[in-house]
Amino acid sequence: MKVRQEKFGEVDHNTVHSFTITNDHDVEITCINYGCIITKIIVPDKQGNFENVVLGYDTLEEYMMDTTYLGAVVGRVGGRIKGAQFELDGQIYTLAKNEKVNHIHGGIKGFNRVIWDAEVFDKGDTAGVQFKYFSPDGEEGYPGNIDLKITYTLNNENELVISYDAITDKKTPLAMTNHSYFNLSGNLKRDILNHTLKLKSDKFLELDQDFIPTGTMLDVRNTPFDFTQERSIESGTISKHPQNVLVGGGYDHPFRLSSNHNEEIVLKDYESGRTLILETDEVGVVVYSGNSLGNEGYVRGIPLRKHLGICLETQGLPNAINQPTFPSVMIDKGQKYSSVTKYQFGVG
Ligand code: G6D
Repeated sequence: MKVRQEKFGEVDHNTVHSFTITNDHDVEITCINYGCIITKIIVPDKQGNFENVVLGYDTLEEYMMDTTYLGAVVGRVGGRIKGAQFELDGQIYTLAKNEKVNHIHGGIKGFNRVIWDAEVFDKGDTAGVQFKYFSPDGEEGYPGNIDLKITYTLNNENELVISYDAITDKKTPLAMTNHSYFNLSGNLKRDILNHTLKLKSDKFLELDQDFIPTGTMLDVRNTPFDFTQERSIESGTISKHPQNVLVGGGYDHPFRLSSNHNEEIVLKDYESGRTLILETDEVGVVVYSGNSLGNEGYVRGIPLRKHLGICLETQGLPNAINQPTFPSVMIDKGQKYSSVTKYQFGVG
């Protein structure tokens, strides 16, 4: 394994570094300690061409201007919270209304916009970066002082393992995820419409007009949301299903996983031969097909555009804090929060 640390930029006189981890098969992950953002993942295709498979920028300024959460950790709570508020033990907590009257992805200065302490490690057959951040009581309206640790580990099985650990001094909601946009074609040669996805999930969450779960879990059978057998992303973008149309043509939906640590999420690009298998201990995954990637801006010279990348945000269900039928995202005082998602890159 190789680990390289370089200066990436400065925010308010704080230095941001990039960290490049390369395994013994030349698979490479690059990340920065601003928002724990993954800026590059280099993996081979079926011909052995090593190319980047995530949307990313080359400058800190572009990330600071970005509104799409490209590659970033999302938190304290990923997804939307209706009305930007929740009730906890009889007290109403009001969060930032950073999307209409609702709250999304941790607020105006969520975890994607803070500088994390970072420490690299190399254990021979694994190497990576451990990020740490202290989120003070009341940050973005959330209760509790939280000590957070996020670890990116690359191994020689071409797996990136992201583990999230936290402990709070007061009961509070916490549901983090990573918001990387994957594109397995390599260096964004094509969009993701011909990527196929397979999910071990028989329920997806119905969204309202603000893309907030209504609380109803819909059966995937006989719909474009049935990924129990692999299905192209395009089938959702051309679909007339009201939920595909609602989100701008495609997917922007949470799915309730029916299995964990069991190849429950499989993304493929047959043209390149690249595969990505996600395994997680999370209850759900938000599948977002980049529907609102507008025609503004460029990623490494490529015009940023609709369906250029797909997000697979393994996390607690959005708005769970206000949906008593959803698995809870609450952590108690002194309770250890931990979550792990493994991303296994391959060809096949
Ligand atoms: C859009 O609706 C989508 C979200 O799911 C996504 O996380 C965000 O863009 C970046 O708002």
